[in-house]
Amino acid sequence: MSILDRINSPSDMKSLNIDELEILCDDIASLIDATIKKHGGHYSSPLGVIELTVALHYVYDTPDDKLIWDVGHQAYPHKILTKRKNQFKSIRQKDGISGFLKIEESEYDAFGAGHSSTSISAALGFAHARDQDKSNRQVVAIIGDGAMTGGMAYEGINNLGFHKTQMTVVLNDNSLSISKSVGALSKYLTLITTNKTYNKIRRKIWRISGKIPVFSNLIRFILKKSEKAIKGSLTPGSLFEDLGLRYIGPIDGHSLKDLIRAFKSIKEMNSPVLLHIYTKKGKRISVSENDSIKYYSLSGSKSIKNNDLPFDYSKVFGLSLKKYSKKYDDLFCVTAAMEIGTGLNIFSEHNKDKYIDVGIAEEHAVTYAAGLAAAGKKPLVVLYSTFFQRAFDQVFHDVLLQKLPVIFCLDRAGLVGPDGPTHHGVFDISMMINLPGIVVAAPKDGNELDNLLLTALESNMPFCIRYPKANSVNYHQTNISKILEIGSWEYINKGKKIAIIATGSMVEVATDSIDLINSTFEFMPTVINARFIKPFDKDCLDEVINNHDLIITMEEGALKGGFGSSVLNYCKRYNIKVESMGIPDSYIEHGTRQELLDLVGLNTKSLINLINNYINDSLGDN
Ligand SMILES: Cc1ncc(C[n+]2csc(CCOP(=O)(O)OP(=O)(O)O)c2C)c(N)n1
Repeated sequence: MSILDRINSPSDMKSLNIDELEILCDDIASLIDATIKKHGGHYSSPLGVIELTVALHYVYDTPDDKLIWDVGHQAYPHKILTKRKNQFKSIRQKDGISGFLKIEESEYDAFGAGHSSTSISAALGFAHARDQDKSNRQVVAIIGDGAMTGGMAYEGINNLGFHKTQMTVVLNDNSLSISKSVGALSKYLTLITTNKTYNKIRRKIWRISGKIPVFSNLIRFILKKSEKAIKGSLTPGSLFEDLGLRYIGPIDGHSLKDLIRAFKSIKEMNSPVLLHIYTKKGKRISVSENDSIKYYSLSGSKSIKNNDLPFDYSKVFGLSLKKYSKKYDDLFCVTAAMEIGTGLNIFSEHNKDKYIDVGIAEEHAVTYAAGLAAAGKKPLVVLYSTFFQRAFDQVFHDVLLQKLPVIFCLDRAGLVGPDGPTHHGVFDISMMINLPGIVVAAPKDGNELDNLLLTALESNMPFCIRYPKANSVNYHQTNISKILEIGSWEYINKGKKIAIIATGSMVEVATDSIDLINSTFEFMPTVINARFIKPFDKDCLDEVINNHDLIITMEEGALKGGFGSSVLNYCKRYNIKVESMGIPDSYIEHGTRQELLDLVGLNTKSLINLINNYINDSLGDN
């Protein structure tokens, strides 16, 4: 029987000694390794925080004390220790547990997460509520150095340092975001962790303090003063202390002894504390320790790795961009910590001076690109649709109001699958088409993505292109790139009675349904590729209205305020029925992308049902 077999909740850990806790860490690593290799999911980040998680649950009394994990992708050990060990094999699968944190999943998940840099703000909310309630509960935010590149973390620290509220921020510094952590803060942290003189003196202070069971106020005061003075003279500035937080560290985040000692001491302190720990991603599993960027996430043993054509949209995007970078000297690419996922590595490799990773800072990415555009450059902002949501005001205020030609390339637009509701990119259409002064487009395949990119680069207008986490259907590296007429739609099939106007990924579904519709209902429907969601092709739409009885719109995006609703709005003055297929007004859980598309009815079966109902209804009317 392993130690983990005996642990169902954190209270079962309290009587374990250090050696047993070490074995527990190994057990957790083995469970993560076996499960994620089989089913897919985040890998090196959760492995890097096993000791931290064990120490936190060992010292704090969860769920009364609150642990607020940033992003939540690293919280698998937390899930395993908090009554979800047996469900762990279902992680990220339909009806299984989530890969992120969720209040409704467990009382131990104090706050939901998936997007970055929220933990300090949320924790401060918990801490203020605690003070109001006059309770003693401890509040701990756990944030990575990557997430610390997000502006919201500093908004939280600014507020926390001012109020001096007692809570703890654990800064888990592994020098990595998904790829390398970027920016001045990352350099600052590296300076602290690598400053030999400071760390030698600090270790001595630490050792002396360890001999004293509980810090007396006087010793604490002296240590604080001397450490501050030492830090002030030996490190490039006490950033966190100056902002009002007590800085402790850096300590080895894989040493259970040091972590437990630190947390026990911090519990006695009355001020906001930042505990800086350094860890190695992928710890305890050597392959991932040695290449933690590659092992950031695994796709699982069942997934078929297909390097044949057609590539996925991200790769098509990277290849097209590489091609256009040769043509447009002014082209700049800005991303927010998503180089590999967006295919930008294909571009960045050869365009180091034109590629800017701003860290997890989507708002800054947009305004920074607006500045580049105002200065005459051609910037592309390349983000996942869901993270782009953060920059709504920057799009409105800094780009569109000023008519600046920034090109937004939104990867993962639509249902993303196992990452679930925090990551589905389903609101970008309604967000973008309701803002004046921008072209919004979605390619039906890889070649069209290539054409749309060229169109955007030539347009000199604010432009948004969205594409899903999917295979690109059809892509040839030899595609003869074409500039498309902005707003133009394309007939895939000219039929009668029913016109299916589909956008992006849904064009393939509509096209694949033509034969079945024909054999079931004995007529060929019209299928149109609405590659421009805004502006749309009014001539084409007028022709469709004149020649059909029913229009069906299809989009992989929220129905409310989306493409279908703008077609419906246009058609309301005509005598034509419009039905819209898209994502309903709810948050869609996790599963494979296909399972979720089936769940929301974005497939041939639902299209046939809809047509069937329409025909039955109209027969009834006659
Ligand atoms: C707003 C937002 N942008 C981008 C992401 C994608 N993302 C998930 S984890 C991550 C890196 C986080 O790095 P860090 O906080 O250092 O955690 P580590 O994985 O290194 O432990 C990024 C960029 C996100 N979750 N949220």
